Amino acid sequence: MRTEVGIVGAGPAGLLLAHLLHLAGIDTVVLEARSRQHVEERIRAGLLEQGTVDILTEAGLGDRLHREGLRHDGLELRFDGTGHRIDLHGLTGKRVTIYGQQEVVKDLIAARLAQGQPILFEVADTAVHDLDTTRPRITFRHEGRDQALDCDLIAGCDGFHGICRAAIPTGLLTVFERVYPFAWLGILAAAPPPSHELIYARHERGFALATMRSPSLSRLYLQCAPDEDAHAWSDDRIWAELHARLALHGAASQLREGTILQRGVTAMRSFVVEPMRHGRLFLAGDAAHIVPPTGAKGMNLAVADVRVLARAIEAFQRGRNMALLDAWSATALARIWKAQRFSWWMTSLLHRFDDADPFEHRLRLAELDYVCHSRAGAMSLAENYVGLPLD
Ligand code: RFL
Ligand code: PHB
Repeated sequence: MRTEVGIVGAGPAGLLLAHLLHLAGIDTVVLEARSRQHVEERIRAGLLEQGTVDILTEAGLGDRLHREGLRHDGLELRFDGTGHRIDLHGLTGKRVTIYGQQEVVKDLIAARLAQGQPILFEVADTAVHDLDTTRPRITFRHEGRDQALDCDLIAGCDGFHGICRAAIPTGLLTVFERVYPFAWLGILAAAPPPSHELIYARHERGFALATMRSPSLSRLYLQCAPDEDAHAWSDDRIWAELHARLALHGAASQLREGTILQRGVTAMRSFVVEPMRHGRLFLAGDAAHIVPPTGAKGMNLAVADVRVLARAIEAFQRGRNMALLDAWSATALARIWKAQRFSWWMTSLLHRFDDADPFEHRLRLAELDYVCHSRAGAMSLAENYVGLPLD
């Protein structure tokens, strides 16, 4: 087989890259290790920056997103039993949208199939070869047959645990990493969310986040130990902990309980590799960087990466001009590091650190107070949260 761009991974990064390249008239083949059902049902991110919504809309993927997405003008920071609203729209003129990552993935897969473009699910033994030549190659097994795909370029969009980053010889990449001493226990519950906007709560028992997937489906997260077993928690314990951390002085927490439909534990990590490229292999999305979910940046960064990559690939395929591809890693990393900083900052501000001394504790409270009561402080949070400008 032969294609212009071989894409490993059918998450948001790989699928959107394939879509944008198709719009530019460039052939791609998408290879995915898991089944279609698995990638369409995997519950992950939920919050889209305005720029992400704009990119999806311009690419013709906005119909269901605009019908079903929940547009939010603000968020609440809750600490010391009091809620403080950050007016995202008033401060920045922009909004964020709640629309599950798996819905974005479903829309992208539907578009790909409607275009009649190749996407192979359940491929095994994927490997990338000859990366520093002009004819890189992907080998894999599909429906019991060994196959090879010759490419002009390969996009490694195979997530944090994929094979593409690992195929780059050691010593060529610099890794920047921070692992946090906690994780998130997340649940999906058949219950209306406690508020129509997101609530980020700092509490001495640990962080909690109340978000949603629809007006009748809550997505709730609790800071927990990094090695927590989600199934060791009874439903009652989860609800009691959420009530305690979302409690308000002199008012009910507004938290409504319901059947827990799904649960899981998410590790918290900051991770970047530089450069995001080796020869003709380009790493995009979680394959190259991970942020802790507190700033809701992971999927948005994946989208921003491939938007820039698609333009660089287009310039290359049209004019055999390598300049944009050569600049791509540095261009993408400038945005990635700002999102890393913001995600690290939101995480530090809102979580309980067992080793924090009383001085650090007071500094965090002062910072929260500043963010909630200074226009400059609130603006800094708001402009990062809604997403920094794309160009
Ligand atoms: P993905 O989605 O991991 O997709 C990679 C795909 O590659 C496939 N794959 C392979 N395919 C072929 N051969 C191989 N050898 C392969 N190895 C792997 C995988 O099966 C998979 O389908 O990476 P991508 O596309 O870079 O997208 C990144 C996002 O998924 C991720 O950043 C976000 O989910 C992070 N995230 C959030 N991001 C946001 O922007 N807003 C949020 O609100 C948000 N909340 C979250 C999150 C992530 C979470 N978890 C579970 C990690 C909340 C949570 C709880
Ligand atoms: C989500 O809706 O799953 C979500 C929203 C905001 C975050 C993290 C997760 O910061």
